[in-house]
Amino acid sequence: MQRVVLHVDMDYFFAAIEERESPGLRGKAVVVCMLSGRSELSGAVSTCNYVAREFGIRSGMPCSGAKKLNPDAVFLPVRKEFYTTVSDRVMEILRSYADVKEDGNAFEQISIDEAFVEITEKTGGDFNLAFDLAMQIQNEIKEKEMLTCSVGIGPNKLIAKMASSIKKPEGITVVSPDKLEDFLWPLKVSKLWGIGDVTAGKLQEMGIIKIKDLAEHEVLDLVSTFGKTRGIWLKQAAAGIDDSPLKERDGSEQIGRIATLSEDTLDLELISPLLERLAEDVISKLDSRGLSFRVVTVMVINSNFRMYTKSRTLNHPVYSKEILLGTAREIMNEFLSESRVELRRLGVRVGDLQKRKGQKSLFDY
Ligand code: DCP
Ligand code: CA
Ligand code: CA
Repeated sequence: MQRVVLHVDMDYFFAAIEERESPGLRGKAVVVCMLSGRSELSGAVSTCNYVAREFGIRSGMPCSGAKKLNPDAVFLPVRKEFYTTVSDRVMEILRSYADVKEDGNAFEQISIDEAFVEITEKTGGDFNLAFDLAMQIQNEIKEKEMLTCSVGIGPNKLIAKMASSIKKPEGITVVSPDKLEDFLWPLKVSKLWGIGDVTAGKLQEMGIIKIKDLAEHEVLDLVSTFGKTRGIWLKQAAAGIDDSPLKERDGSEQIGRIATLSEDTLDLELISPLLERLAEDVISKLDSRGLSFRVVTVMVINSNFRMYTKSRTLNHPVYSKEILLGTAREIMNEFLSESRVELRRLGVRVGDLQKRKGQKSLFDY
């Protein structure tokens, strides 16, 4: 049967949630900032609404720069945890549309605001039915969460993902199997999902500019430059071929929190309270979802902006705050004994998550 895959991406996600929470923001330029907490507007723009984009404001630019582009814009701090709870509800809606397989739904969340939904069986491979389902999804998310999204529909993940960004906000873009070449070939190779700057640069040196050039290029030449797997992937992707299945990523999912210290330091006295707060936040996230963890990871960013992580795997899954904090402290002590450069930011996260079965502490075993 003809595969049908949807890719759904929420429109200006963090800023849209802020607009929804404060109707007074409607029509204003809204900029959500990752503030470092040091001084006013000392961080980067996380995202902004479409009004702000008209002023040239973009994700990643310094908030101070955004302020220069539009001094009247409303600047709000990121509330990642809150956005995650909204994301979880949106994902539940999306998951409910996916085909059901033996090993769960044919659903794959790939970031806080986007996911693939396979609807091959639901639609019997019919792209017109897929369009109707996409509208239904948009309506349900709008009704239940007062948020808009854009949808790409294609015969696989690659095409669906590339299609969803064509019409935004509230767009639906259909690329049926007979339209693959019309859709892909005029685009630059850098637009192909999975091609980064490095690959695009190498391809350009080979005279491959458009996806059409890539599709028509000798596969052996690609293999000799990029290796067998990558070379064949490039050739196939340029033809719009992608057989990768959708997979739920629950098993590899991690839950974590990151925060900035009030000053750069190597002093455990100053670091401990923040570590404790992060551990508490992580535990309360686990509590709300009834999950336990087996892997603890501590991440530090030093004042040279280098990031380091260390992990510990416990013998059994647990969900105790004491164990999380104790393990995080041990790891932190290691960092402190090794590091000469002061720390700036800390993160605590847990992995190998599973549903709780009554195990609380290691001593229960
Ligand atoms: N995000 C971030 N920093 C970035 C890019 C994104 O913190 N450099 C966050 C904020 C976004 C969310 O991730 O709301 C989703 O990212 P998108 O790239 O999908 O951007 P938006 O949803 O904000 O806008 P669009 O309507 O273009 O999808
Ligand atoms: Ca988005
Ligand atoms: Ca996105």
